[in-house]
Amino acid sequence: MSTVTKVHARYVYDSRGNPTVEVDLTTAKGVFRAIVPSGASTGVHEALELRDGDKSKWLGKGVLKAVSNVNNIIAPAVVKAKIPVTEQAKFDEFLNSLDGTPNKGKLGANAILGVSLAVAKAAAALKGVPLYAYFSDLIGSKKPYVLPVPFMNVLNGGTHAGGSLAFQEFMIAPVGAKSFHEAMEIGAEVYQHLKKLAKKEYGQSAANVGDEGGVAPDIQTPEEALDLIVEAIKAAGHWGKVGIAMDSASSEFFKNGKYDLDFKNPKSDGSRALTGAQLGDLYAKLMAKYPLVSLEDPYAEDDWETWTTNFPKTKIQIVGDDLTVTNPKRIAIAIEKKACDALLLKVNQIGSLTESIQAAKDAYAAGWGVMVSHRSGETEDTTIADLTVGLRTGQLKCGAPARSERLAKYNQLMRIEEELGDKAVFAGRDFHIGNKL
Ligand code: 2PG
Ligand code: MG
Repeated sequence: MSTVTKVHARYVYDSRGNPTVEVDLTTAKGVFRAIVPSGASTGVHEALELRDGDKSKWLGKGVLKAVSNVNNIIAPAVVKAKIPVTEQAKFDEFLNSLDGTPNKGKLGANAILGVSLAVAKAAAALKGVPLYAYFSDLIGSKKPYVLPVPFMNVLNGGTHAGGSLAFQEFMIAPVGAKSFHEAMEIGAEVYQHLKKLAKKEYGQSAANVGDEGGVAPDIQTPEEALDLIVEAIKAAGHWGKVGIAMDSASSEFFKNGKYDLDFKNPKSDGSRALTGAQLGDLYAKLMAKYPLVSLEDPYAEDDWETWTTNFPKTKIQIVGDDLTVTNPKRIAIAIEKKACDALLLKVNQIGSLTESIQAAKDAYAAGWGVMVSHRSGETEDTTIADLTVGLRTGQLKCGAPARSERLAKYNQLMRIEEELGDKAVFAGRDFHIGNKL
């Protein structure tokens, strides 16, 4: 009853129109489905996302090999192994052993993750509990449940949008809300004002949205982006309740030891390139002027020196994404070097649920915060909404309050908050220590 009778993968499309892996896993309880997301600004240390590379189909982005690896290698092995779905760690270990490489380079992290997440959904159904409750059991977290502050990426730049802005994400975090519902309301209102203001100040096309649903005006500097967001927060009447967060995704513009803020301009002459120290000064200026509460990937994934020099001087949350790639080995180095104090948790960076949970545990043990994250290429799968509640992270980012692949997660969190009622608290200004609430 608790074992897998069938596994079937197929390809479907993600929010950027690229193929991705979907897995249907069958037990006596029913069919359980997971769909795998995909990044654009991927870190070089991430587990391998297997793409076909055949340029004549989907510009090389097909996932037929990953799908075939599930159907022809993983499926028969899993059905034969008869591991109970409630043994997530054993299951994931078994999947890793079928792959046999340190970065899931043989079968693909996209093949393995789809199965790993579907197993968890099957286990929750077997136990008759909501998925977030099952995740809570897996990590052994205390109660009450914690609803996260939504970090909504309302202004998109970097590789997620057209325009010249180098920094990838500008997020609003309604930390002063009393509940997740109120946080969404504040976020949605600020977002509508932001769209209006962007159009007014930068022309009609400025309200076009980027990959994660944020507006994408053609602006040059982070100050312009932050000024616009401040104006929108004030226009919505929520000043004081909303923190701002940034993800620079700076690995994307680290070239020859410098950070080129003009990297999207094919004719860049390098005159806007900054050293790590100069970029650190720019952040210090922004932190002094704006209500910033969190800064992700301020420096490139292997520029450890700049991370470790600047982290002790910062008072806000510093998040590792490309730096740590949800990988317990990279996280251990970052902890040891004191490079940052929060983990961005993306399940497809490491490629299994068990390793993702281990990453969160390691981060918590070091006193770090944990922010669960979507990818810029997303789907209707809502697993990460349940994951953030189960792990009590207190914070998650999954885009603007626009585009259904983003709202799917936020809407799931609305349902969870409604269901839990007073069995849950909202992280609010304590988002960084969600697990300690
Ligand atoms: C990031 C993510 C998600 P991508 O850098 O944090 O916002 O982008 O999925 O493209 O890596
Ligand atoms: Mg990032």
